[in-house]
Amino acid sequence: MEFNVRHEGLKKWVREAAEICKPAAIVWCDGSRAEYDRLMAEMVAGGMAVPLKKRPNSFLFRSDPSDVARVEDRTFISTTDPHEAGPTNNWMDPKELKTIMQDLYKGCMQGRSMYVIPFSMGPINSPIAKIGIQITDSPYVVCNMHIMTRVSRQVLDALGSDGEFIPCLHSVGAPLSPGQQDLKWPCAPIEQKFISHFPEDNLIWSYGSGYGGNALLGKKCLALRIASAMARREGWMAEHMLILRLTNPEGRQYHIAAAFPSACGKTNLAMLTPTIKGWKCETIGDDIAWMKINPDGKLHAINPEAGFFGVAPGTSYASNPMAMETLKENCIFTNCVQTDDGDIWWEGLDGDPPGHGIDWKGRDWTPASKETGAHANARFTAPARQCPVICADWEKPEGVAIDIFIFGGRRAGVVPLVNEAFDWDHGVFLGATASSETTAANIGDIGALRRDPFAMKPFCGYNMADYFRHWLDMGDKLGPQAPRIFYVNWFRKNTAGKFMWTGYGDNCRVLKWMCDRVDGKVGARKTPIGLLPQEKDLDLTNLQIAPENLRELLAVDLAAWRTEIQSLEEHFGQFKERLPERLARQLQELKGRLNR
Ligand code: SAT
Ligand code: MN
Repeated sequence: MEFNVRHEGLKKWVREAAEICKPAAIVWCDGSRAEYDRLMAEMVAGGMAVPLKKRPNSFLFRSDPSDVARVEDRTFISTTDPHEAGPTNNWMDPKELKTIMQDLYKGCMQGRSMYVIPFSMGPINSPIAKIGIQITDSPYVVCNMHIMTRVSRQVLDALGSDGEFIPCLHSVGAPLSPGQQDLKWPCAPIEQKFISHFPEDNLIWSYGSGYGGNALLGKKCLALRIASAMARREGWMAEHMLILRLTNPEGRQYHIAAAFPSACGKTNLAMLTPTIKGWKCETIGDDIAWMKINPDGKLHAINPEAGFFGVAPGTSYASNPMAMETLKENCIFTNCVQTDDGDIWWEGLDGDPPGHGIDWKGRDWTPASKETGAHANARFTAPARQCPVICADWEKPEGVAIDIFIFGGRRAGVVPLVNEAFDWDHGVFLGATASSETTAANIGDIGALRRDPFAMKPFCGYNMADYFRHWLDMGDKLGPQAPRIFYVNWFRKNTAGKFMWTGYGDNCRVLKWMCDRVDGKVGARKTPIGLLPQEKDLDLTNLQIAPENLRELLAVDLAAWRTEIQSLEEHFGQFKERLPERLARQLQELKGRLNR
Protein backbone atom coordinates (compact mmCIF):
# COMPACT_ATOMS: atom_id res chain seq x y z
CA MET A 1 0.00 0.00 0.00
CA GLU A 2 1.62 3.24 -1.14
CA PHE A 3 0.44 6.51 0.26
CA ASN A 4 1.66 9.97 0.33
CA VAL A 5 4.03 10.34 3.29
CA ARG A 6 4.84 13.99 3.87
CA HIS A 7 7.32 13.56 6.70
CA GLU A 8 10.86 13.73 5.25
CA GLY A 9 12.48 12.53 8.49
CA LEU A 10 10.25 9.47 8.53
CA LYS A 11 10.89 8.68 4.88
CA LYS A 12 14.62 9.00 5.42
CA TRP A 13 14.58 6.68 8.44
CA VAL A 14 12.57 4.05 6.54
CA ARG A 15 14.90 4.33 3.54
CA GLU A 16 17.97 3.88 5.74
CA ALA A 17 16.47 0.92 7.59
CA ALA A 18 15.67 -0.74 4.26
CA GLU A 19 19.20 -0.15 3.01
CA ILE A 20 20.61 -1.96 6.03
CA CYS A 21 17.99 -4.70 6.51
CA LYS A 22 17.54 -5.48 2.78
CA PRO A 23 13.89 -6.54 2.82
CA ALA A 24 12.27 -8.03 -0.28
CA ALA A 25 9.54 -5.38 -0.11
CA ILE A 26 8.40 -2.38 1.94
CA VAL A 27 4.78 -2.30 3.06
CA TRP A 28 3.27 0.84 4.62
CA CYS A 29 0.51 -0.31 6.98
CA ASP A 30 -2.85 1.44 7.16
CA GLY A 31 -4.40 -0.50 10.04
CA SER A 32 -7.39 -1.55 7.92
CA ARG A 33 -9.42 -4.71 8.29
CA ALA A 34 -8.39 -5.65 4.74
CA GLU A 35 -4.73 -5.45 5.73
CA TYR A 36 -5.32 -7.60 8.81
CA ASP A 37 -7.24 -10.19 6.80
CA ARG A 38 -4.60 -10.32 4.09
CA LEU A 39 -1.74 -10.85 6.56
CA MET A 40 -3.66 -13.46 8.54
CA ALA A 41 -4.54 -15.31 5.32
CA GLU A 42 -0.85 -15.35 4.38
CA MET A 43 0.11 -16.66 7.81
CA VAL A 44 -2.58 -19.34 7.68
CA ALA A 45 -1.34 -20.41 4.25
CA GLY A 46 2.23 -20.55 5.61
CA GLY A 47 1.16 -22.72 8.56
CA MET A 48 2.07 -20.08 11.14
CA ALA A 49 -1.51 -19.25 12.18
CA VAL A 50 -4.35 -21.65 12.93
CA PRO A 51 -7.85 -20.24 12.33
CA LEU A 52 -10.26 -21.11 15.15
CA LYS A 53 -13.63 -22.40 14.02
CA LYS A 54 -15.22 -21.67 17.38
CA ARG A 55 -14.16 -18.01 17.54
CA PRO A 56 -14.90 -15.77 14.56
CA ASN A 57 -11.84 -14.05 13.09
CA SER A 58 -9.54 -15.53 15.73
CA PHE A 59 -6.24 -17.31 15.32
CA LEU A 60 -3.81 -19.42 17.31
CA PHE A 61 -0.02 -19.13 17.05
CA ARG A 62 2.66 -21.35 18.55
CA SER A 63 5.96 -19.65 19.25
CA ASP A 64 9.39 -21.20 19.19
CA PRO A 65 10.01 -22.84 22.60
CA SER A 66 12.98 -20.50 23.08
CA ASP A 67 10.85 -17.39 22.52
CA VAL A 68 8.01 -17.40 25.05
CA ALA A 69 8.34 -14.27 27.21
CA ARG A 70 10.17 -11.03 27.76
CA VAL A 71 13.95 -11.42 28.08
CA GLU A 72 15.02 -9.08 30.88
CA ASP A 73 18.64 -10.25 30.65
CA ARG A 74 18.73 -9.13 27.02
CA THR A 75 16.93 -5.83 27.60
CA PHE A 76 19.17 -2.76 27.67
CA ILE A 77 18.92 0.87 28.67
CA SER A 78 21.73 2.43 26.71
CA THR A 79 22.82 5.87 27.90
CA THR A 80 26.15 7.66 27.53
CA ASP A 81 26.63 7.63 31.31
CA PRO A 82 25.92 4.23 32.93
CA HIS A 83 24.63 6.01 36.06
CA GLU A 84 21.73 7.33 34.00
CA ALA A 85 20.53 3.73 33.52
CA GLY A 86 21.13 2.92 37.18
CA PRO A 87 21.69 -0.29 39.12
CA THR A 88 18.37 -1.98 38.25
CA ASN A 89 18.88 -1.89 34.46
CA ASN A 90 21.21 -3.68 32.08
CA TRP A 91 23.45 -1.04 30.59
CA MET A 92 25.58 -0.95 27.49
CA ASP A 93 27.45 1.91 25.89
CA PRO A 94 25.30 3.24 23.02
CA LYS A 95 28.19 3.28 20.53
CA GLU A 96 29.12 -0.31 21.30
CA LEU A 97 25.53 -1.53 21.33
CA LYS A 98 24.66 0.25 18.10
CA THR A 99 27.71 -1.24 16.38
CA ILE A 100 26.75 -4.77 17.46
CA MET A 101 23.14 -4.30 16.42
CA GLN A 102 23.91 -2.60 13.11
CA ASP A 103 25.90 -5.69 12.26
CA LEU A 104 22.98 -7.94 13.17
CA TYR A 105 20.55 -5.79 11.18
CA LYS A 106 22.68 -6.13 8.02
CA GLY A 107 20.55 -8.12 5.57
CA CYS A 108 18.35 -9.41 8.42
CA MET A 109 15.11 -8.95 6.48
CA GLN A 110 16.23 -10.72 3.32
CA GLY A 111 13.38 -12.68 1.80
CA ARG A 112 10.82 -10.91 4.03
CA SER A 113 8.59 -7.87 3.80
CA MET A 114 9.43 -4.85 5.89
CA TYR A 115 6.24 -3.41 7.39
CA VAL A 116 6.07 0.23 8.45
CA ILE A 117 3.42 0.67 11.17
CA PRO A 118 2.30 4.18 12.10
CA PHE A 119 0.66 3.96 15.51
CA SER A 120 -0.64 6.20 18.23
CA MET A 121 -0.31 5.41 21.94
CA GLY A 122 -3.47 7.00 23.27
CA PRO A 123 -6.41 8.48 21.36
CA ILE A 124 -4.97 10.48 18.46
CA ASN A 125 -6.55 13.75 19.66
CA SER A 126 -5.37 13.32 23.26
CA PRO A 127 -2.88 15.85 24.67
CA ILE A 128 -1.26 12.94 26.49
CA ALA A 129 -0.86 10.67 23.41
CA LYS A 130 2.39 10.00 21.50
CA ILE A 131 3.10 8.70 18.02
CA GLY A 132 5.40 5.80 17.25
CA ILE A 133 6.45 4.19 13.99
CA GLN A 134 7.42 0.55 14.15
CA ILE A 135 9.37 -1.12 11.40
CA THR A 136 9.09 -4.91 11.61
CA ASP A 137 9.54 -7.99 9.46
CA SER A 138 6.91 -9.96 11.41
CA PRO A 139 3.33 -10.04 10.09
CA TYR A 140 2.33 -11.51 13.50
CA VAL A 141 3.61 -8.33 15.10
CA VAL A 142 1.67 -6.18 12.61
CA CYS A 143 -1.61 -7.95 13.45
CA ASN A 144 -0.97 -7.70 17.19
CA MET A 145 -0.13 -4.00 16.83
CA HIS A 146 -3.47 -3.52 15.03
CA ILE A 147 -5.18 -4.71 18.21
CA MET A 148 -2.87 -3.27 20.87
CA THR A 149 -2.39 0.23 19.42
CA ARG A 150 -4.18 2.61 17.08
CA VAL A 151 -2.73 1.96 13.63
CA SER A 152 -4.08 4.18 10.87
CA ARG A 153 -3.45 6.75 8.18
CA GLN A 154 -4.71 9.42 10.56
CA VAL A 155 -1.54 8.88 12.57
CA LEU A 156 0.52 10.01 9.59
CA ASP A 157 -1.86 12.95 9.12
CA ALA A 158 -1.41 13.92 12.77
CA LEU A 159 2.36 13.64 12.30
CA GLY A 160 2.26 16.08 9.40
CA SER A 161 5.54 17.00 7.75
CA ASP A 162 7.61 17.54 10.89
CA GLY A 163 5.80 16.01 13.89
CA GLU A 164 7.61 14.06 16.61
CA PHE A 165 7.58 10.27 16.51
CA ILE A 166 9.40 7.51 18.34
CA PRO A 167 11.21 5.22 15.89
CA CYS A 168 10.93 1.53 16.80
CA LEU A 169 13.01 -0.84 14.69
CA HIS A 170 12.27 -4.53 15.01
CA SER A 171 13.43 -7.68 13.29
CA VAL A 172 12.90 -11.30 14.25
CA GLY A 173 16.47 -11.82 13.09
CA ALA A 174 15.93 -14.69 10.68
CA PRO A 175 16.74 -13.74 7.07
CA LEU A 176 15.59 -16.12 4.34
CA SER A 177 17.86 -17.11 1.49
CA PRO A 178 16.19 -17.64 -1.89
CA GLY A 179 14.00 -20.73 -1.84
CA GLN A 180 14.51 -21.29 1.90
CA GLN A 181 11.41 -22.57 3.69
CA ASP A 182 10.34 -20.20 6.49
CA LEU A 183 9.95 -21.43 10.05
CA LYS A 184 6.56 -21.25 11.76
CA TRP A 185 8.04 -18.90 14.34
CA PRO A 186 11.26 -17.33 13.09
CA CYS A 187 13.54 -15.82 15.75
CA ALA A 188 17.22 -15.61 16.65
CA PRO A 189 19.09 -17.51 19.39
CA ILE A 190 19.13 -15.96 22.85
CA GLU A 191 22.64 -14.51 22.62
CA GLN A 192 21.59 -12.57 19.51
CA LYS A 193 18.45 -11.15 21.10
CA PHE A 194 18.67 -7.48 22.01
CA ILE A 195 15.81 -5.33 23.27
CA SER A 196 17.55 -1.97 23.28
CA HIS A 197 16.47 1.48 24.36
CA PHE A 198 18.31 4.71 23.69
CA PRO A 199 16.40 7.21 25.85
CA GLU A 200 18.74 10.05 24.84
CA ASP A 201 17.45 9.78 21.27
CA ASN A 202 13.97 8.35 22.05
CA LEU A 203 14.94 5.32 20.01
CA ILE A 204 14.07 1.61 20.24
CA TRP A 205 15.96 -1.21 18.50
CA SER A 206 14.74 -4.75 19.03
CA TYR A 207 16.28 -7.82 17.44
CA GLY A 208 15.81 -11.55 17.58
CA SER A 209 12.48 -12.11 19.36
CA GLY A 210 8.91 -12.14 18.04
CA TYR A 211 7.19 -12.44 21.42
CA GLY A 212 5.10 -9.96 23.41
CA GLY A 213 6.90 -7.04 24.98
CA ASN A 214 10.10 -7.89 23.11
CA ALA A 215 8.41 -7.34 19.76
CA LEU A 216 5.21 -5.29 20.17
CA LEU A 217 7.31 -2.21 20.71
CA GLY A 218 4.47 0.19 21.55
CA LYS A 219 3.92 -1.60 24.86
CA LYS A 220 6.81 -1.99 27.31
CA CYS A 221 9.54 -0.45 25.14
CA LEU A 222 7.73 2.74 24.14
CA ALA A 223 4.85 3.20 26.58
CA LEU A 224 6.99 2.37 29.63
CA ARG A 225 10.76 2.49 29.12
CA ILE A 226 11.08 5.36 26.65
CA ALA A 227 7.93 7.11 27.92
CA SER A 228 9.09 7.00 31.56
CA ALA A 229 12.29 8.80 30.56
CA MET A 230 10.32 11.35 28.52
CA ALA A 231 7.85 11.76 31.37
CA ARG A 232 10.58 12.67 33.82
CA ARG A 233 11.98 15.26 31.44
CA GLU A 234 8.53 16.66 30.66
CA GLY A 235 6.93 16.43 34.11
CA TRP A 236 4.35 13.67 33.68
CA MET A 237 4.16 9.96 34.55
CA ALA A 238 4.28 6.70 32.58
CA GLU A 239 3.37 3.83 34.88
CA HIS A 240 2.84 0.06 34.83
CA MET A 241 -0.72 0.46 36.07
CA LEU A 242 -4.23 -0.68 35.32
CA ILE A 243 -6.93 1.99 35.46
CA LEU A 244 -10.49 1.34 36.64
CA ARG A 245 -13.56 3.30 37.60
CA LEU A 246 -15.50 2.20 40.65
CA THR A 247 -18.99 3.59 41.21
CA ASN A 248 -20.67 3.31 44.61
CA PRO A 249 -24.44 2.79 45.12
CA GLU A 250 -24.92 6.57 45.43
CA GLY A 251 -23.35 7.04 42.00
CA ARG A 252 -20.08 8.59 43.21
CA GLN A 253 -17.19 7.63 40.93
CA TYR A 254 -13.64 6.79 42.00
CA HIS A 255 -10.75 6.27 39.61
CA ILE A 256 -8.10 3.84 40.73
CA ALA A 257 -4.69 3.18 39.17
CA ALA A 258 -2.87 0.09 40.40
CA ALA A 259 0.67 -1.16 39.80
CA PHE A 260 1.42 -4.87 40.06
CA PRO A 261 4.20 -6.85 38.36
CA SER A 262 3.47 -8.81 35.17
CA ALA A 263 1.13 -11.77 35.67
CA CYS A 264 -0.06 -10.64 39.13
CA GLY A 265 -3.70 -10.01 38.26
CA LYS A 266 -3.84 -6.51 36.76
CA THR A 267 -6.21 -7.67 34.02
CA ASN A 268 -8.42 -9.44 36.57
CA LEU A 269 -8.60 -6.42 38.86
CA ALA A 270 -9.26 -4.05 35.94
CA MET A 271 -12.31 -6.13 34.94
CA LEU A 272 -13.47 -7.01 38.45
CA THR A 273 -17.08 -8.06 39.00
CA PRO A 274 -17.89 -6.68 42.48
CA THR A 275 -19.42 -9.09 44.96
CA ILE A 276 -20.94 -6.28 47.02
CA LYS A 277 -24.32 -5.07 45.97
CA GLY A 278 -24.65 -1.75 44.24
CA TRP A 279 -20.97 -1.28 43.39
CA LYS A 280 -19.94 -1.18 39.75
CA CYS A 281 -16.51 -1.54 38.14
CA GLU A 282 -15.57 -0.36 34.66
CA THR A 283 -12.28 -0.94 32.86
CA ILE A 284 -10.15 1.86 31.43
CA GLY A 285 -6.85 -0.01 31.02
CA ASP A 286 -5.21 -3.21 32.22
CA ASP A 287 -1.47 -2.55 31.98
CA ILE A 288 -0.23 0.99 31.40
CA ALA A 289 -1.25 4.47 32.57
CA TRP A 290 0.04 7.78 31.22
CA MET A 291 -0.74 10.63 33.58
CA LYS A 292 -0.48 14.40 33.44
CA ILE A 293 -1.51 17.15 35.81
CA ASN A 294 -4.63 18.67 34.27
CA PRO A 295 -5.43 22.41 34.47
CA ASP A 296 -7.85 21.42 37.30
CA GLY A 297 -4.75 20.49 39.34
CA LYS A 298 -5.62 16.79 39.44
CA LEU A 299 -3.65 13.93 38.00
CA HIS A 300 -5.42 12.68 34.85
CA ALA A 301 -4.75 9.25 33.35
CA ILE A 302 -5.21 7.70 29.94
CA ASN A 303 -4.66 4.15 28.80
CA PRO A 304 -2.19 4.48 25.92
CA GLU A 305 -3.11 1.05 24.58
CA ALA A 306 -6.10 -0.16 22.57
CA GLY A 307 -6.08 -3.83 23.50
CA PHE A 308 -5.27 -6.36 26.19
CA PHE A 309 -2.26 -8.68 25.98
CA GLY A 310 -3.30 -10.86 28.88
CA VAL A 311 -2.05 -14.05 30.49
CA ALA A 312 -4.33 -16.88 29.32
CA PRO A 313 -3.76 -19.66 31.89
CA GLY A 314 -5.98 -19.12 34.91
CA THR A 315 -8.39 -16.86 33.02
CA SER A 316 -11.91 -18.30 33.30
CA TYR A 317 -15.53 -17.44 33.91
CA ALA A 318 -14.79 -18.03 37.59
CA SER A 319 -11.74 -15.74 37.75
CA ASN A 320 -12.52 -13.12 35.11
CA PRO A 321 -15.87 -13.43 33.30
CA MET A 322 -15.47 -10.06 31.60
CA ALA A 323 -12.18 -11.14 30.02
CA MET A 324 -13.87 -14.33 28.81
CA GLU A 325 -16.59 -12.26 27.15
CA THR A 326 -13.91 -10.09 25.54
CA LEU A 327 -12.25 -13.13 23.97
CA LYS A 328 -15.18 -14.38 21.88
CA GLU A 329 -13.98 -13.02 18.53
CA ASN A 330 -11.30 -10.98 16.74
CA CYS A 331 -8.53 -12.29 19.01
CA ILE A 332 -5.05 -13.67 18.66
CA PHE A 333 -4.02 -16.51 20.96
CA THR A 334 -0.40 -17.48 21.46
CA ASN A 335 0.87 -20.73 22.99
CA CYS A 336 -2.54 -22.05 24.06
CA VAL A 337 -3.81 -25.61 23.47
CA GLN A 338 -5.63 -26.19 20.16
CA THR A 339 -8.70 -28.38 20.70
CA ASP A 340 -10.00 -30.90 18.18
CA ASP A 341 -13.21 -28.93 17.67
CA GLY A 342 -11.39 -25.78 16.57
CA ASP A 343 -11.11 -23.86 19.78
CA ILE A 344 -8.41 -23.00 22.29
CA TRP A 345 -7.92 -24.22 25.85
CA TRP A 346 -5.58 -23.52 28.73
CA GLU A 347 -5.04 -24.69 32.29
CA GLY A 348 -7.55 -23.12 34.65
CA LEU A 349 -10.33 -22.68 32.09
CA ASP A 350 -13.81 -23.57 33.40
CA GLY A 351 -15.07 -27.14 33.03
CA ASP A 352 -13.23 -30.30 32.11
CA PRO A 353 -10.07 -30.23 30.01
CA PRO A 354 -10.44 -31.55 26.46
CA GLY A 355 -9.77 -35.28 26.06
CA HIS A 356 -7.23 -34.47 23.38
CA GLY A 357 -5.62 -31.42 21.85
CA ILE A 358 -2.41 -30.04 20.38
CA ASP A 359 -0.14 -28.46 23.00
CA TRP A 360 1.78 -25.20 22.64
CA LYS A 361 4.75 -27.09 21.24
CA GLY A 362 2.55 -28.63 18.51
CA ARG A 363 2.46 -32.11 20.05
CA ASP A 364 -0.52 -34.34 20.88
CA TRP A 365 -1.72 -33.55 24.35
CA THR A 366 -4.16 -35.24 26.76
CA PRO A 367 -4.94 -34.51 30.43
CA ALA A 368 -2.57 -37.40 31.23
CA SER A 369 0.38 -35.61 29.59
CA LYS A 370 3.21 -34.74 31.92
CA GLU A 371 3.59 -31.13 30.79
CA THR A 372 0.95 -28.44 30.72
CA GLY A 373 -0.85 -27.99 27.41
CA ALA A 374 -0.55 -24.20 27.37
CA HIS A 375 2.65 -22.37 28.21
CA ALA A 376 2.45 -20.61 31.59
CA ASN A 377 2.92 -17.28 29.76
CA ALA A 378 0.45 -18.09 26.95
CA ARG A 379 -1.35 -14.91 25.96
CA PHE A 380 -4.49 -13.53 24.37
CA THR A 381 -4.49 -10.33 22.35
CA ALA A 382 -7.96 -8.78 22.44
CA PRO A 383 -9.47 -5.43 21.41
CA ALA A 384 -10.30 -3.36 24.52
CA ARG A 385 -13.54 -2.14 22.96
CA GLN A 386 -14.89 -5.70 23.10
CA CYS A 387 -14.78 -5.76 26.89
CA PRO A 388 -18.39 -5.64 28.16
CA VAL A 389 -17.37 -3.36 31.05
CA ILE A 390 -15.12 -1.03 29.10
CA CYS A 391 -15.76 2.44 30.51
CA ALA A 392 -17.63 4.87 28.25
CA ASP A 393 -14.85 7.38 29.01
CA TRP A 394 -11.91 5.06 28.25
CA GLU A 395 -10.93 7.11 25.21
CA LYS A 396 -11.59 10.52 26.73
CA PRO A 397 -8.67 12.64 25.41
CA GLU A 398 -7.96 14.35 28.77
CA GLY A 399 -8.25 11.07 30.70
CA VAL A 400 -9.84 10.50 34.10
CA ALA A 401 -8.85 12.08 37.44
CA ILE A 402 -7.09 9.51 39.64
CA ASP A 403 -8.23 9.33 43.29
CA ILE A 404 -6.32 6.27 44.47
CA PHE A 405 -2.99 4.60 43.73
CA ILE A 406 -2.42 0.97 44.67
CA PHE A 407 0.88 -0.86 44.73
CA GLY A 408 1.41 -4.52 45.38
CA GLY A 409 2.91 -7.84 44.48
CA ARG A 410 2.71 -11.54 45.01
CA ARG A 411 3.87 -12.38 48.56
CA ALA A 412 3.06 -15.69 50.24
CA GLY A 413 4.01 -14.27 53.63
CA VAL A 414 4.55 -11.18 55.79
CA VAL A 415 2.67 -8.54 53.74
CA PRO A 416 -0.94 -8.00 54.90
CA LEU A 417 -4.02 -7.82 52.68
CA VAL A 418 -4.10 -4.03 52.62
CA ASN A 419 -2.28 -1.11 54.12
CA GLU A 420 -2.74 2.62 53.64
CA ALA A 421 0.21 5.01 53.49
CA PHE A 422 0.43 7.68 56.21
CA ASP A 423 1.13 10.35 53.59
CA TRP A 424 2.62 10.81 50.09
CA ASP A 425 6.26 10.23 51.11
CA HIS A 426 5.31 7.07 52.95
CA GLY A 427 3.28 6.00 49.89
CA VAL A 428 6.31 6.54 47.65
CA PHE A 429 8.30 4.46 50.15
CA LEU A 430 5.71 1.66 49.85
CA GLY A 431 5.98 1.81 46.04
CA ALA A 432 9.78 2.01 46.11
CA THR A 433 10.05 -1.09 48.31
CA ALA A 434 7.34 -3.19 46.63
CA SER A 435 8.28 -6.84 46.37
CA SER A 436 6.95 -9.82 44.52
CA GLU A 437 7.64 -13.46 43.71
CA THR A 438 8.63 -13.66 40.02
CA THR A 439 6.31 -15.14 37.37
CA ALA A 440 6.55 -16.74 33.92
CA ALA A 441 6.13 -13.35 32.20
CA ASN A 442 9.92 -13.11 32.08
CA ILE A 443 12.32 -15.87 31.03
CA GLY A 444 14.17 -16.75 34.24
CA ASP A 445 13.53 -17.93 37.78
CA ILE A 446 9.90 -18.35 38.79
CA GLY A 447 8.81 -17.77 42.38
CA ALA A 448 11.97 -15.95 43.47
CA LEU A 449 11.38 -12.98 45.75
CA ARG A 450 12.58 -9.69 44.34
CA ARG A 451 12.08 -6.00 44.98
CA ASP A 452 10.07 -4.65 42.10
CA PRO A 453 9.64 -0.92 42.85
CA PHE A 454 6.32 0.38 41.51
CA ALA A 455 6.20 -2.86 39.41
CA MET A 456 8.65 -0.93 37.18
CA LYS A 457 11.89 -2.84 37.71
CA PRO A 458 11.84 -4.27 34.18
CA PHE A 459 10.32 -1.13 32.67
CA CYS A 460 11.97 2.00 34.09
CA GLY A 461 13.93 3.71 31.31
CA TYR A 462 16.33 5.56 33.62
CA ASN A 463 17.94 5.44 37.06
CA MET A 464 15.35 4.07 39.48
CA ALA A 465 16.57 6.43 42.23
CA ASP A 466 15.79 9.40 39.97
CA TYR A 467 12.42 7.81 39.27
CA PHE A 468 11.73 7.76 43.04
CA ARG A 469 12.67 11.44 43.13
CA HIS A 470 10.29 12.11 40.24
CA TRP A 471 7.48 10.52 42.26
CA LEU A 472 8.33 12.76 45.23
CA ASP A 473 8.37 15.81 42.92
CA MET A 474 5.00 14.91 41.42
CA GLY A 475 3.55 14.66 44.94
CA ASP A 476 4.93 18.10 45.77
CA LYS A 477 3.31 19.51 42.64
CA LEU A 478 -0.03 17.82 43.31
CA GLY A 479 -0.13 18.81 46.98
CA PRO A 480 -3.56 18.18 48.51
CA GLN A 481 -4.88 17.00 45.13
CA ALA A 482 -2.51 14.01 45.14
CA PRO A 483 -4.15 10.57 45.02
CA ARG A 484 -4.19 8.54 48.25
CA ILE A 485 -1.77 5.60 48.28
CA PHE A 486 -2.42 1.99 49.36
CA TYR A 487 -0.52 -1.29 49.25
CA VAL A 488 -2.22 -4.68 48.75
CA ASN A 489 -1.31 -8.36 48.71
CA TRP A 490 -3.98 -10.71 47.35
CA PHE A 491 -1.58 -13.66 47.39
CA ARG A 492 -0.98 -14.48 51.06
CA LYS A 493 -0.79 -18.24 51.72
CA ASN A 494 -1.30 -20.31 54.86
CA THR A 495 1.07 -22.98 56.11
CA ALA A 496 -0.68 -25.55 53.90
CA GLY A 497 0.17 -23.41 50.86
CA LYS A 498 -3.45 -22.35 50.21
CA PHE A 499 -4.43 -18.78 49.38
CA MET A 500 -6.00 -17.13 52.43
CA TRP A 501 -7.89 -14.37 50.64
CA THR A 502 -10.77 -15.22 48.30
CA GLY A 503 -9.64 -12.63 45.75
CA TYR A 504 -11.18 -11.81 42.37
CA GLY A 505 -14.61 -10.14 42.81
CA ASP A 506 -14.08 -9.98 46.56
CA ASN A 507 -11.19 -7.59 46.01
CA CYS A 508 -13.89 -4.91 45.67
CA ARG A 509 -14.31 -5.16 49.47
CA VAL A 510 -10.79 -3.85 49.85
CA LEU A 511 -11.35 -1.20 47.16
CA LYS A 512 -14.52 -0.09 48.91
CA TRP A 513 -12.57 0.46 52.12
CA MET A 514 -10.13 2.62 50.18
CA CYS A 515 -12.94 4.71 48.65
CA ASP A 516 -14.51 5.15 52.06
CA ARG A 517 -11.14 6.21 53.45
CA VAL A 518 -10.89 8.87 50.75
CA ASP A 519 -14.30 10.15 51.82
CA GLY A 520 -13.43 9.95 55.53
CA LYS A 521 -16.29 7.51 56.13
CA VAL A 522 -14.39 4.65 57.71
CA GLY A 523 -11.68 4.07 60.28
CA ALA A 524 -8.24 2.54 60.24
CA ARG A 525 -5.85 1.16 62.80
CA LYS A 526 -2.43 2.75 63.05
CA THR A 527 0.39 0.18 62.88
CA PRO A 528 4.15 0.53 62.41
CA ILE A 529 3.84 -0.28 58.68
CA GLY A 530 0.80 1.87 57.89
CA LEU A 531 -2.94 2.16 58.37
CA LEU A 532 -4.85 -1.12 58.32
CA PRO A 533 -8.58 -1.77 58.41
CA GLN A 534 -10.07 -3.54 61.36
CA GLU A 535 -12.44 -6.36 60.47
CA LYS A 536 -15.38 -4.09 61.22
CA ASP A 537 -14.11 -1.52 58.71
CA LEU A 538 -14.41 -3.97 55.80
CA ASP A 539 -17.71 -4.84 54.13
CA LEU A 540 -17.78 -8.60 54.67
CA THR A 541 -21.44 -9.18 53.75
CA ASN A 542 -21.83 -12.72 52.37
CA LEU A 543 -18.09 -13.31 52.32
CA GLN A 544 -17.09 -16.94 52.78
CA ILE A 545 -13.81 -16.86 54.65
CA ALA A 546 -12.38 -18.69 57.66
CA PRO A 547 -12.15 -16.27 60.61
CA GLU A 548 -8.53 -17.23 61.29
CA ASN A 549 -7.62 -16.36 57.69
CA LEU A 550 -9.16 -12.93 58.00
CA ARG A 551 -7.40 -12.31 61.30
CA GLU A 552 -4.06 -13.28 59.80
CA LEU A 553 -4.61 -11.20 56.65
CA LEU A 554 -5.13 -8.07 58.73
CA ALA A 555 -2.37 -8.72 61.25
CA VAL A 556 1.08 -7.16 61.30
CA ASP A 557 3.77 -9.60 62.35
CA LEU A 558 6.35 -7.25 63.84
CA ALA A 559 9.06 -9.91 64.08
CA ALA A 560 8.61 -10.83 60.41
CA TRP A 561 8.72 -7.16 59.42
CA ARG A 562 11.92 -6.63 61.38
CA THR A 563 13.51 -9.36 59.26
CA GLU A 564 12.52 -7.41 56.12
CA ILE A 565 14.63 -4.45 57.21
CA GLN A 566 17.91 -5.96 56.08
CA SER A 567 16.58 -6.64 52.60
CA LEU A 568 15.17 -3.09 52.46
CA GLU A 569 18.56 -1.69 53.43
CA GLU A 570 20.27 -3.74 50.73
CA HIS A 571 17.67 -2.64 48.22
CA PHE A 572 18.13 1.04 49.00
CA GLY A 573 21.90 0.59 49.35
CA GLN A 574 22.29 -0.15 45.63
CA PHE A 575 21.24 3.42 44.79
CA LYS A 576 24.03 4.91 46.93
CA GLU A 577 23.96 8.72 47.21
CA ARG A 578 21.37 8.98 44.44
CA LEU A 579 18.64 7.66 46.76
CA PRO A 580 16.43 10.60 47.78
CA GLU A 581 17.05 11.56 51.38
CA ARG A 582 13.30 11.58 51.99
CA LEU A 583 13.17 7.83 51.27
CA ALA A 584 16.18 7.05 53.46
CA ARG A 585 14.32 8.89 56.21
CA GLN A 586 11.22 6.77 55.60
CA LEU A 587 13.26 3.62 56.17
CA GLN A 588 14.74 5.05 59.39
CA GLU A 589 11.27 5.93 60.61
CA LEU A 590 9.94 2.45 59.81
CA LYS A 591 12.81 0.93 61.77
CA GLY A 592 12.05 3.23 64.67
CA ARG A 593 8.35 2.30 64.67
CA LEU A 594 9.11 -1.45 64.48
CA ASN A 595 11.55 -1.30 67.38
CA ARG A 596 9.48 0.85 69.67
O1 SAT B 1 5.19 -9.55 27.13
S1 SAT B 1 4.72 -8.37 27.86
O2 SAT B 1 5.85 -7.59 28.36
O3 SAT B 1 3.94 -7.51 26.98
C1 SAT B 1 3.72 -8.84 29.12
C2 SAT B 1 4.17 -8.48 30.48
O4 SAT B 1 5.23 -8.92 30.90
O5 SAT B 1 3.46 -7.74 31.16
MN1 MN C 1 2.50 -5.54 32.13
